[in-house]
Amino acid sequence: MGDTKQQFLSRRQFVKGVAAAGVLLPLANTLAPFAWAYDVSEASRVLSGTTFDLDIAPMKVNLTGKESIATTVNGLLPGPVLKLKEGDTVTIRVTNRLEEMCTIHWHGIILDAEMDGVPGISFPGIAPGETFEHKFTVVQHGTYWYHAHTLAEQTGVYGALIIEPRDTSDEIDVDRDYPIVLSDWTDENPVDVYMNLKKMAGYYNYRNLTAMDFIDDAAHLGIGDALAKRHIWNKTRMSPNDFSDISAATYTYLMNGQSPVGHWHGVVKAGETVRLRFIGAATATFFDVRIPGLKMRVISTDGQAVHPVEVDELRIGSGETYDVIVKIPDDKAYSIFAQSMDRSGYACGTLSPRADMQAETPELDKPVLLDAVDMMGAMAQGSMSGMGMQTKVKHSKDEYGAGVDMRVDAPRLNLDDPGPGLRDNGRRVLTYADLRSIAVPEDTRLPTQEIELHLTGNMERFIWSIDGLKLNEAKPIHFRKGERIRVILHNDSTMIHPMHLHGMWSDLEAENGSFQVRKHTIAVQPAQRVSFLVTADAEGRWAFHCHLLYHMAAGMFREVVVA
Ligand SMILES: [Cu+2]
Repeated sequence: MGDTKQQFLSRRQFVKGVAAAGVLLPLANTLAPFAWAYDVSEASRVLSGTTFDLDIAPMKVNLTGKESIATTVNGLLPGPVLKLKEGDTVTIRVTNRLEEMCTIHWHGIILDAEMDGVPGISFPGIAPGETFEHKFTVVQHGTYWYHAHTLAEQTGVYGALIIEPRDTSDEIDVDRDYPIVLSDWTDENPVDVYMNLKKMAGYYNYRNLTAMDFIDDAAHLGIGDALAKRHIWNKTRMSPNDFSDISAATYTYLMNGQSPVGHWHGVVKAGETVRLRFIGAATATFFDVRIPGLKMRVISTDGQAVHPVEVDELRIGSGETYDVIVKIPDDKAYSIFAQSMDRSGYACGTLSPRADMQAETPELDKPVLLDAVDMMGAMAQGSMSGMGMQTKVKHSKDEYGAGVDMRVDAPRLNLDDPGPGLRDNGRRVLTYADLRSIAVPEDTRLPTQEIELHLTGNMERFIWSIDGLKLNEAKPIHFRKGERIRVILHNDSTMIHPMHLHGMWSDLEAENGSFQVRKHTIAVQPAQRVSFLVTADAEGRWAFHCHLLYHMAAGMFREVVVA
């Protein structure tokens, strides 16, 4: 019963992103101003060298069957792929041709604080008509990206940043290499999206639990368990669907700027080895990515090489990147299928020898509910390991106000969980426990400063904060310069928050405290506690925030001062 209803909802939401645009596709193809989406030569999409000029400007687009205004970089959506070389000193001039302030932030790049592109922290932002010159020496390599550090990130200001290593001897030989930029598009103004969420947090979430679901649960679980399940939800004042804010009710999901109708295509041939650089450029969407029929060999995350691991599927959060290698066994069409975590829609494309060979798109998985571990952490885990046995967690006094509707007293520590909706789905799904950096941090000192932060919020009121305080209510966090610092993140909510520290690496620790993987964006699962080490070697003011744009805008953000 529940299934039928949910499938119906999925189809209805679908019409918006897929069918409606499908009807208009031939029209879109004949409109010259929109031709960029379908006919841009690879050359204009890739810029390389040491000097770059980027223009942010409004542009008419049609991604849904309806004309809308995007903000684009050099007239492209996503913006051009920037190819840099490790060791080079680069100059990137960004000109803002919008009517409001804008910026570009170089996500995951180690540089001076003034060059980082965060308005109000690095600099005042780029005023309309002005140009800001970013200059930095490239000290790393791998797959990164850039994006506006304003709401213009939602309307198109983002693109891939690929850095070639100085020493290429460790590079894997591939026949083809494609960035796969995954993003979410809405024809609505992002200010309206934010206001709608503030008015009613479930505005874009069609899947609130109903009496029918209860009857369904009762049929499967028995009345007692169904009631117990409901009791937990009522107690925490949450819907078990509450792990995604914004759905295909407004979003059309894009792969390299193409809707499922525009359908991105990459040429691959039998026998070839292909590198795909997945970039989580969405503002509010986690994507679950797979290529039916092919194994993905994950070789790096956030630009950092990892011991290769072969998976069927991976979840990518906003801000994260994953490089994978696929081997093409035959001249067939393979679908790159990236369903949104809430299963309301998807981005997709095809790998095949010719553009007219389009792969069949898999069906969306069934909508998922949160499990008890996502609300109660270790208390709900089979064994009372980790924090479950330790002293009760301390919450700051500000966590007891109306702005916080959930506190986890016994968080779970496990990194080997693929997360809600991916557990036991029959596929081999990547987890953080699989990610092990090849290089170990050069800084092997024990931490001399420990900072614990709780990721907090009130789902119904769309309040998002850290330790119960929004950015404008909180004092900056101080990292003592030159020290090794342990940051502990404790997620007191049912949402996954991809937490991004600017300017310095985040060395994620395993459950047993050993070094796990170097990242710049760490997705913290519901009711989970993670810790990472930072070497505070980058003097100045930096941003630390949730990379879900509307959580950041709501206040899940801290300034970090290294001094
Ligand atoms: Cu968040």
